[in-house]
Amino acid sequence: MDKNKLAEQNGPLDRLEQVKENSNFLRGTIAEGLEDPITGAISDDDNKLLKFHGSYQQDDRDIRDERRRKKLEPAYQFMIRVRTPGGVTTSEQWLVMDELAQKYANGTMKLTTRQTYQLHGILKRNLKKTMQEMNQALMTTIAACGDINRNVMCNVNPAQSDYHSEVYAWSKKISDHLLPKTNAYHEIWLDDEKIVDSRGIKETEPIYGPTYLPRKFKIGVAIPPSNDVDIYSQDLGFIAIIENEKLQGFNIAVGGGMGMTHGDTKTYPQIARVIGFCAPEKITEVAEHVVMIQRDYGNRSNRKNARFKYTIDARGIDWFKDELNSRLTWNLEAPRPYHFESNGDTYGWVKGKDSWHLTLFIQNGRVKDIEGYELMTGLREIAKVHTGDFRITANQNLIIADVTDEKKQEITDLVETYHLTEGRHLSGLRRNSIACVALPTCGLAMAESERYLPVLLDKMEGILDEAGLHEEEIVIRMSGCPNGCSRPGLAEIAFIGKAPGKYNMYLGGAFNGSRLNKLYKENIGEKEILDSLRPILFQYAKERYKGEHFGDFVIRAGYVEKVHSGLDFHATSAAQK
Ligand code: SRM
Ligand code: SF4
Repeated sequence: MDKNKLAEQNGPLDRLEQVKENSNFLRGTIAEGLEDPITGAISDDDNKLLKFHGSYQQDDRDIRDERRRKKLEPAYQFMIRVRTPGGVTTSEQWLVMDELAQKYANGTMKLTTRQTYQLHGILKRNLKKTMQEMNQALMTTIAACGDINRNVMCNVNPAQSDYHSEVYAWSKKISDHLLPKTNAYHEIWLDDEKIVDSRGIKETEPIYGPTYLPRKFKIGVAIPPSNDVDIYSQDLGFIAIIENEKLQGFNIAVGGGMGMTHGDTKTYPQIARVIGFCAPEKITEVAEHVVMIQRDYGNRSNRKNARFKYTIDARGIDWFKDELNSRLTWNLEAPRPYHFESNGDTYGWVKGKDSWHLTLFIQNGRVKDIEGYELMTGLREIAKVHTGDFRITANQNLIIADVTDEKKQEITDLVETYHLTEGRHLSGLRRNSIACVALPTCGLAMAESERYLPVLLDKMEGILDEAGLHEEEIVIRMSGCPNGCSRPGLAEIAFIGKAPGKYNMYLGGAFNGSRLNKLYKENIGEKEILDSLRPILFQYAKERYKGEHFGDFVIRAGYVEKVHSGLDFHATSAAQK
């Protein structure tokens, strides 16, 4: 079918498609908007394009009402997200990010669920300077957001597999291969010479075309038995297959995603399905063709149904396999066996091949100093002496990687001095917790998340202690709205914000991230959350089988039904207690 016809098959195009088309490969009038001193904001259309450059316009929601009352414009500010494939950054880059956080942002850093840094609270007049200083430290923000392939995730712990560096190199290749080709980023932020002359465009985007993708696109690469990147939540996942002590290739999983809209059953979280296997050297070719199928068939009329999962579910997985095989001109092989154990992080020191790696618990990825807990200062002092990497995990934690024997004691001493935590004394629940940013910066938040989950955990830990479950590893996630940035659909216990102080509670995800959970209670506050979890946790403590995880138990005990596919996610559960 003709590409334009395909694009319009679901009805008139969404307005954003026009904005992208007219943007001259993501330039729009961003450069002019940054210069306008009258307002701290940029135009709506430029704001949409700005995402492709790794930044979002936001406003401080804590003071929104007060400013409205004073007839002031909202406290506009910008978030910047870096692109760090596999979460790998250097100590020097950590120090630069720390400095930029103090100089231009709100004095904190957020380690994200896709293994990168975010800074919040940057004023328009400082946006370009911040971007430039990041780039000087060899960090880019290009395509960290927007309708394009984002930061490619990769299993983060170099000690977990001898094949880690090989697999990481493939992830980096995919990330580089799918970068946009436009020079707009370099022109706007880095003052590169313009390559578009007055007669028009000299650029092309061979993979994306002028309107890029219908929606964001996410790729992750996992090395079993660790599923820390939550492979089933990715639009496209590659699962490394190691046989005979050699990387044989990758199983390919397609069509996962977490986002949905409350009350709209046409939107749902979905788990990616494994469709085949390819040799390592085919990985970029496969990724490129998968992305191009989504470019051609994704829904460009309704952004709520535009993610790749809906493209696949609308036509069926067999259609997709045939389409991919025909574009590749060779057939994917049958998937190879693999096994995932968990999607969490393992804390503390581990010995790798030639060096040591230390995983630190960073509550919800927020790096900041508070009275009595100088996390940011402590990590800065480590970065000053550390000669290896800083690796950000998909669970918002941090690995001080490649520590030499000589440096190990020095870093251990700094960890102690600043009371940084390896998480060992924390409950198994807290060690496996993630919360998205939500208030006050996220414009879409319906309820608190990052600021509230630690408070709720304090209270839940009281119950766990009483029930003798302090050490039990249970995956718990909170998101301030159903977009699901903490990947709540895959947690054993999940909370999704509905309104201030109110959450939907979901139970029954698998401990290794391979099964979606199910709605258990709707629109409940803290008291009801604790009251309803208490008997379930006590029953779990008493009646669980040896090694049975909480998510499996709540299904066996009849609290929720097992969800096999996102298509069953909203089905009413007859067995629900
Ligand atoms: Fe997300 C939008 C934060 C990972 C699904 N996400 C947003 C925005 C940009 C809000 C907005 O559009 O105005 C949030 C900015 C908040 C802030 O103040 O910083 C935001 N998302 C985040 C981060 C920072 C959460 C965190 O606490 O770590 C994560 C950044 C990842 C990164 O480094 O790239 C983040 N977002 C995710 C994930 C998890 C993942 O990718 O592994 C998901 C679910 C997976 C998926 O995409 O299906 C996710 N974010 C969304 C969605 C829903 C998309 C959908 O399919 O409907 C939105 C809203 C949208 O796109 O319209 C969104
Ligand atoms: Fe914001 Fe919702 Fe994402 Fe949380 S889940 S960061 S509230 S968009």
